[in-house]
Amino acid sequence: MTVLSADTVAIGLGANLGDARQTLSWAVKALAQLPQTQLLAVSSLYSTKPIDSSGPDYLNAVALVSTQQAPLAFLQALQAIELQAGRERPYRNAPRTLDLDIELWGDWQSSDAVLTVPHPRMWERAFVLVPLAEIAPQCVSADQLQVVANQGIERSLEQGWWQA
Ligand code: PH2
Ligand code: MG
Ligand code: MG
Repeated sequence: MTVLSADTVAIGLGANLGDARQTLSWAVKALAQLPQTQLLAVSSLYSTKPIDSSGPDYLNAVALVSTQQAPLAFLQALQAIELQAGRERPYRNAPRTLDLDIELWGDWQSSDAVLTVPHPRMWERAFVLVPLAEIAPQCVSADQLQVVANQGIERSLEQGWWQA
């Protein structure tokens, strides 16, 4: 179930090291300033328990942007923002200062090893589905939400949190 225009990208944002709220707020502003890209919506900020990961609780949100950039260029732009936020990759699913994941890109499906869309694990993760359902309810069914209903997730700040 996905109904996004072809140029609309749902981006999952996550952080559980450093000043996570500050980093995520900075990251949303960085997304808004990417070339050929418009920020459409940002979900509330959620506090979530680490899933297949360790360290402190995460803060997570989902943003919708529209972009005219090509997928691999856009992915590289997201990785550059992660690096600017001090992202290190010591091992898979390590705690991180900033993670920016492409979850959906219109209804495009790609099984490319570098960029798999939809994100292969998004349907197992409340920290993606709950914020996504808030700003793009047509993309997530009640059954899909039910699958992740047992995961710890709590709304921590209302929409607009990133502008403060
Ligand atoms: N990201 C992961 C693995 N586990 N858990 C939570 N709660 N939030 C995340 O953003 C997250 C995770 C891999 O990117
Ligand atoms: Mg991730
Ligand atoms: Mg990632």
